[in-house]
Formats: sequence, C-alpha cells, structure tokens
Amino acid sequence: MLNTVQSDLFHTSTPGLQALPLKDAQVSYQPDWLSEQAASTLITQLQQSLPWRQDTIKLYGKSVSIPRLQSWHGAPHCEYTYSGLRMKPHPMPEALGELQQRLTDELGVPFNCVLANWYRDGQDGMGLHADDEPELGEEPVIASVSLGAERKFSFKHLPTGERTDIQLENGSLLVMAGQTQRFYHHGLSKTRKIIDGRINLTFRYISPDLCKYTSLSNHN
Ligand SMILES: O=C(O)CCC(=O)C(=O)O
Repeated sequence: MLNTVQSDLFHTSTPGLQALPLKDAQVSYQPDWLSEQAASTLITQLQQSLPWRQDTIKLYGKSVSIPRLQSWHGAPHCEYTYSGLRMKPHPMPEALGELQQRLTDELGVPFNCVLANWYRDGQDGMGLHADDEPELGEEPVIASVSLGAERKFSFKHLPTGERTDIQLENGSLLVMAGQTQRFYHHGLSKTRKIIDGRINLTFRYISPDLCKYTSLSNHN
C-alpha cells in the first residue's frame, strides 16, 4: 500500500451510496447503510462493551477534557499520538470487524483501524479539523458510520470559507475520499436540542510503513 493513493482503490459501486455536490471533494452518503434496528442494537452493544475513555488534551498549556468518550481499535501497528496522548489500539471486536470487512468489500479499501466516538448528548461534539495526518497516506478514504441520535455534520471549504451542513442519520454511511481532507475541515457542532447519545465509527487505513509518523491532529 505504500505509495498507493488510497482514493485510487476506492469505488462507489455500492448501490445507495450517492455523491454529494461538494466542490474540490469526493464525499458520498448513504442514509440507510444499516437498518434502523441493526443500528439501534449495535449502539447499545458498543456502549456496553467498548473500553471507553475520557481523554484530556493540552490546549494552550491547560488540560481540557475532550467533549466525548473515545475508543481506538485496530491492527497492532496502528498506534497514534494526539495532543501528547499516545493511544495503543485495542483489538478489533467482532462487531466492528464485521463492519470493517463489509466496508472493505464494498469500497475496495483495506481498512485496518477505527476510532469510535461516543457523544453522550448534544453537549458533546468535535471541532472543525481535517483527517490529514501523514500516516493516513495520500488522499485517505475515511468511512464514517453513524449510530443513534441524528446530528449536524459541517464541512468548511478552506479556500472560500463556505460551509455545507448535512444531517448524519442513524445507520448512515458517509465516505470522504480524494482531496476532501486537503480542501475541507469537518466537525460535529454541539446543540442543546439533542439529549440522546450517538456513536460514530470512522474506519481508516494506516500503512505499517507510515505509522512511525503517527500523530492525529488536535480534535477538540
Ligand atoms: O462524529 C463524527 O461524525 C465526526 C468524527 C470525526 O470527524 C473524526 O473521527 O475525525
């Protein structure tokens, strides 16, 4: 995989995965990748079984709790450091391994790790950022599965500042590929209106050859 542009492997033959009209980007979305029933069963199972951690990061010299719980899973080489925090991957649980295999079969990308984020309610979120760390390689393909409460997900086009918001539904799949991470930041805004929980799973591929650079950027 070293020197292979991930997006060259990516294909959207999956019926139901529709391209979104975002300039300079390759983003596609399928609202019902998992049935409502499967997504609801899975969120409960993951809430109960993953080794969730409340991490703190250093922001302007101060220790701050990030507004969500997280759990990192994948192949043993997929370690990462972000904001001074080094995370060793937990093994891939069966339920996540099945999703990973289905995504690999459908999208053509050999995903080998997943970041699980649990937003306990609308007061949890994620600031605007790009998934552009060197170990993700050129033009990374990020497959993002959403479970639970529907939340607003925002894209900010860096050259123009233009924002595009989409709703990520329970059981949906969002795929970001091509130049998306170069031209856009993305994030999940907080809202007082939502009290239900949501889990998001971002499947990624980290090359064993590139993992020495491992350092995810500051996601606050
Ligand atoms: O929760 C989401 O939909 C966003 C997650 C995300 O941006 C990330 O894991 O990098």
